[in-house]
Amino acid sequence: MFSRRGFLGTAALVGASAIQGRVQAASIPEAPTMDKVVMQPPLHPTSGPDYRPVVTLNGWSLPFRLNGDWKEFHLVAEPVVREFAEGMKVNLWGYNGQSPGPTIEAVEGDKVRIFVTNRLPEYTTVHWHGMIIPSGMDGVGGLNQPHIEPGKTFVYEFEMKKSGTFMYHPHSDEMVQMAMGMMGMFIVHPRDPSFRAVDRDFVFVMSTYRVDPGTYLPHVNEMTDFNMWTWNARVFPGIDPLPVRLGDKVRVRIGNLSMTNHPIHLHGHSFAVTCTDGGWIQESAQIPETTTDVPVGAIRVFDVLADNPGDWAFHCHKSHHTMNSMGHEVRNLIGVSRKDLAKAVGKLAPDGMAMGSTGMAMGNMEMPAPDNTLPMMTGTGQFGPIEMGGMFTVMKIRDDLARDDYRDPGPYKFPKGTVAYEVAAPAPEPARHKSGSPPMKHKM
Ligand SMILES: [Cu+2]
Repeated sequence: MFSRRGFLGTAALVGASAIQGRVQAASIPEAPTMDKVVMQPPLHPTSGPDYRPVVTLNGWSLPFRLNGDWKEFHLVAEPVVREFAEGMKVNLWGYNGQSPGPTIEAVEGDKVRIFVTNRLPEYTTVHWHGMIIPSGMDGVGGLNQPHIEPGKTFVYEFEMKKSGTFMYHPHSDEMVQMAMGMMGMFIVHPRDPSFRAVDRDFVFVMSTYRVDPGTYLPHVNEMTDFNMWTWNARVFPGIDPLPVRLGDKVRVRIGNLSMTNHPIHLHGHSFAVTCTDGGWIQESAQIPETTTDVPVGAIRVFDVLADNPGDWAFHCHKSHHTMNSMGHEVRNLIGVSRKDLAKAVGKLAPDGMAMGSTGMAMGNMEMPAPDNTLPMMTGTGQFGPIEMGGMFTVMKIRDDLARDDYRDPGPYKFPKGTVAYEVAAPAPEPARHKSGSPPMKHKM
């Protein structure tokens, strides 16, 4: 009598000539899921070649099992609920309980078998962005393979030809599935663990959403007017900080599956871009930077020596990308008389709020928010309001962190006399050139 497993095994043997691995593919490994939205500790390998694992901001790495000489993973495409920050949850599509999906880690030379089960209400595929693989494994539905219908499981099998930083996402119902959050990162570690070795290795992927206040579903047709600018589907202050030990060599790997570019900036240091989704950049071609633009559909990886202790802002430099839900129609009223303004607004909209006449600083302002959205500017530091949202977090460099400790060390204790301070004396009026008088001379 055939057991189910025995039957599948025999059936698989018949077609075993094409890919020898298919014999073993009959039993599907379990698919772990994640219910937490904080960075999980690095997942050190317990079998196969050794590597120094990455950590994923507000995410995790997918465990694997070894089956003969194949490393087996199981991704489940499914609807998920993702918290963008406290106070806002969004219905997305993702993998194994979260969006983005778990980071996949493998080693150069590994043979990898990835089972993909589709629990979405429509078909899907998985494309392995940047990886050098056989055409039939490339995951463009219709072009390289049939779409994976709901309820079905497909298997992808390929060898890790080169180390580097890659992504995965569907090439199926193109506009909808990525706009719903289907994406993840794929790290291939070098076979030689000493190649470009670092002490800490952070990973995240950027995506954007338009989720109107009071609603729970992204507008998948939106092309330009997004209101949620996310790193791993989180916005400040929901994005994990990057805790770093003073003197550590740090790598940050950034994927961009949003619909615009993001100039990513780190304070207090200069770094070098060392890798893209095309591969490692040779040292002679690296240039020092403090901001690197990450184009759409691309990856940039930078390495930095964390030799300057403190709390360092790390953010997208497009300032509207460090905001949450905002009204783009707000008029600029800087310099307008507050009294006249209040009168005018009061007539038009008795409960209305106008942008402040001295700027938009909202540190002291409280107003009721609609359900399920986030303030445009939020977050608090030890000196007061930070007034940002979106793509912003903090690299926290400390001399007292243990080697593998990724817990938030709290606010930086500034050494005495190292913080910008107020002076009591009134500032003198600057000398100005008066019209009609001869040009001012600089004292030499
Ligand atoms: Cu940006």
